Amino acid sequence: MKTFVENVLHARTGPMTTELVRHPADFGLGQVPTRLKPVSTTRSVCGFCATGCSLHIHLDANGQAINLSADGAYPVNLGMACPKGWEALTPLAASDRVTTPLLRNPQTGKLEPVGWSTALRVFTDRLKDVQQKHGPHSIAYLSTGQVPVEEMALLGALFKFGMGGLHCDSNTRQCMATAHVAYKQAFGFDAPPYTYQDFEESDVLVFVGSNPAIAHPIMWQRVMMNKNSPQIIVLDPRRTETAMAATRHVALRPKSDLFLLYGIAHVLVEENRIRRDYLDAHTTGFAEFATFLADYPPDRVAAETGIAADDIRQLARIIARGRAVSFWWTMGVNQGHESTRTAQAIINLALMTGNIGRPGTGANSITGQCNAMGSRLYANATSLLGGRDFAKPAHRAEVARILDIPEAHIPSQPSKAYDQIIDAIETGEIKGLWVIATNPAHSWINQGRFAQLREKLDFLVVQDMYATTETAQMADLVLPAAGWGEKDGVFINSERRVGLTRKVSAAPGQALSDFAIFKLIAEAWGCGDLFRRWSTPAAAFQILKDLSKGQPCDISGIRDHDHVEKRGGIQWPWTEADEASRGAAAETRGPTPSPDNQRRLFADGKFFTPDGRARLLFDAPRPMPEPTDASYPFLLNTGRGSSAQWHTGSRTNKSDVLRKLAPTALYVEIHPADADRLGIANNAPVVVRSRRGAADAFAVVTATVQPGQLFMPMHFDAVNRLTFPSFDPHSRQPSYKACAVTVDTGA
Ligand SMILES: Nc1nc2c(c(=O)[nH]1)N[C@H]1C(S)=C(S)[C@@H](COP(=O)(O)OP(=O)(O)OC[C@H]3O[C@@H](n4cnc5c(=O)[nH]c(N)nc54)[C@H](O)[C@@H]3O)O[C@H]1N2
Ligand SMILES: Nc1nc2c(c(=O)[nH]1)N[C@H]1C(S)=C(S)[C@@H](COP(=O)(O)OP(=O)(O)OC[C@H]3O[C@@H](n4cnc5c(=O)[nH]c(N)nc54)[C@H](O)[C@@H]3O)O[C@H]1N2
Ligand code: SF4
Ligand SMILES: [Mo]
Repeated sequence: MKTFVENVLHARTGPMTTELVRHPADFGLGQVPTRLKPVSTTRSVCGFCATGCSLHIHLDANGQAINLSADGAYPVNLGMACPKGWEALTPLAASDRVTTPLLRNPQTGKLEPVGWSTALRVFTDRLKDVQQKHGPHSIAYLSTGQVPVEEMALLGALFKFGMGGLHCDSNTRQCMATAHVAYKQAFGFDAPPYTYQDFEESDVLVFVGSNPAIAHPIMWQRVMMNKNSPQIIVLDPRRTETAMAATRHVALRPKSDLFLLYGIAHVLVEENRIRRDYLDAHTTGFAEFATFLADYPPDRVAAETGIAADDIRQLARIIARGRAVSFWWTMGVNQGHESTRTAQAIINLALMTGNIGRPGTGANSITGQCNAMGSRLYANATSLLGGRDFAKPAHRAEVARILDIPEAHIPSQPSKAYDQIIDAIETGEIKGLWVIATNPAHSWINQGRFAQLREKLDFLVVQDMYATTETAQMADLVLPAAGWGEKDGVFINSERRVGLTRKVSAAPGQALSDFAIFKLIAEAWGCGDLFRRWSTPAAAFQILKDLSKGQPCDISGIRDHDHVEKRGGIQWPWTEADEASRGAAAETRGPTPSPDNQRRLFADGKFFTPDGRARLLFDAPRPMPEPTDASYPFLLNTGRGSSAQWHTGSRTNKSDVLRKLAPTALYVEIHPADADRLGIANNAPVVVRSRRGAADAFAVVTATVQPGQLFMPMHFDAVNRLTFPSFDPHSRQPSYKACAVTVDTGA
């Protein structure tokens, strides 16, 4: 048997085996130090990715976590965890945790420790001053999909209903905005229809722009557990770990997905392989779509995508013949200049073939961060709390009543999107910025511009676990935050499961939970009274329930935090009526699939649109915003590099174990033919340049990328010096995966 390390390293070149996640002790993970013996065990959902695995956390006599293991009785992970999960406690003890508020001293230019009372006074004085000089909407915040729902809902409510702000957004714009808009337009609500059991029940799985072997390892394990010998089709320009393990890798040209998906739909119509009865009964727009598809015959699509016409026909036939076909998409779709229509082209295929609402089917967006789904429903940025509409007076009245606040406090327009907030900083319209649990100075597209904007801001506050992040280093004020494991609340995972995350460790020094920080700010601002009902995360959870009532995401049947834990997480919707009729039967917690712990949407063919029908939406493909040319002849793709690295590395870089499992420096994957031609040897230092900046890297010469294409992992900050800021017009999500660059040896 391979050791744990071998298996993890193998994960960069092939599928991970179950041993990887079952025998972490081979590598010293999850072992109890002999000095310390746990006296009790509790459970908490992991705070990295949106898989939402449950972990057993072993505690000492003081209720402090000593170590952890994977939870075998949870219907998500069935006793497995990936390396990040096993190492989840390590970042809490990092030496660079920020333990007091820090204020920049104008004389020395340095961040210096101050007490909370000073920090709160500076926060309110400076932001109120900005509002006084430049208007109430001249302050903004950027937040996250990585804190509990209770915290993000309180933040959104505090900022808009208490502080008089309007413009806020979060890193879910970089990540899930496309899926959100695509579902909303097509299904009438942001409603991913699936449950993880579908990974095991399909006989055909189609992954589009998705690399779960690296980015969602435990979901991938569920695919590997599928007993139907499924066909696994991967649409990705790169030969990823997932593509290598698939039965068929479709290496299409970057950003040609819309052509390919329309080509497949064309063949389905031409060969009459569609479910006419389903389309007639449950959808609108098919007649127009079918007419539109006439322009996408396989020959034309082959020329656009680089996929042979016969292969396109075969793909259509595999999908048509499948008994239960599921479609899965992630950032290769969401991060594109025409991403919303691409996601909807996937949805259209599922509708046309009747692959929705049955076990093993669905048009399924895989979510990124642990609580991006919570952010989509409760961030109060694009949508009003609970998935409502700021523009609708009835929705505003309802929220005002539930929260017991004056209706006049609720704005009637949504926030500017992330890129529009950045633009407004440039034009001087926004002067004060508050950044919570995200690191945009590393992760934002075309990062050089973000750095310049610092000069335009009168005041920048960063609320983070560490003062060492690229963004915190730019701040005027840093607020020290507790992290995952140091506070209570719920996350909502990819399959709509509400899961509980618990405080199992004391935050260091004066660091406070984001929830406590928001409460203190409300008091300091003078609007604390509006939020008196939000006394604790547990109390806030009751407000979330009230906000969900009558919405598609109704969770009013969940009693409280303990109920969530006891049931092994609860997928939305779970109404009071569900609880009354099926609650007692659903009480058992365990991995065995049951109708109560594996629920999917749309079994009845009824969608959340006013007429109950799903909409088929489409548009002609548009050219790539920054194509390659003679000066910048390579197309740069970016994304996740290893299962041991999380985003900007602020947490995962703190673990010796995780650092050993990942490359230590920025690398660029280049095809052997290109490397040969340019005289670039494997491991040689190179410089990658775009019109916006340059990045030093070492070359990894590999045929996983196609000639003319490069890949760089997003975990190193230089990558976003290169990316080109273009956005999907519907979701305003950045297109991180396609910009024109050169590569040379720097000599
Ligand atoms: N280890 C680890 N896991 C993570 C994260 C992490 O940082 N580290 N982050 C989490 C988050 S927030 C997210 S959003 C997810 C992301 O999860 P994924 O989306 O699976 O990961 P990415 O590597 O960003 O992109 C997926 C694939 O899109 C492909 N792609 C690029 N351009 C195109 C294109 O034009 N068409 C198609 N079809 N494919 C294309 C890339 O080659 C890449 O293999 O991962 C989550 N899980
Ligand atoms: N080139 C390129 N760029 C990308 C992408 C890509 O594929 N390519 N992907 C994009 C995507 S999908 C995403 S999601 C973003 C992610 O980008 P970011 O959100 O910027 O990345 P993280 O490193 O996750 O940043 C989270 C921050 O929150 C802090 N933190 C963690 N927990 C807590 C907490 O409980 N409270 C507080 N206050 N702070 C906390 C961490 O220390 C860290 O600084 O990157 C995007 N950028
Ligand atoms: S797969 Fe995701 S949720 Fe599960 S242990 Fe790994 S990072 Fe955590
Ligand atoms: Mo993401």
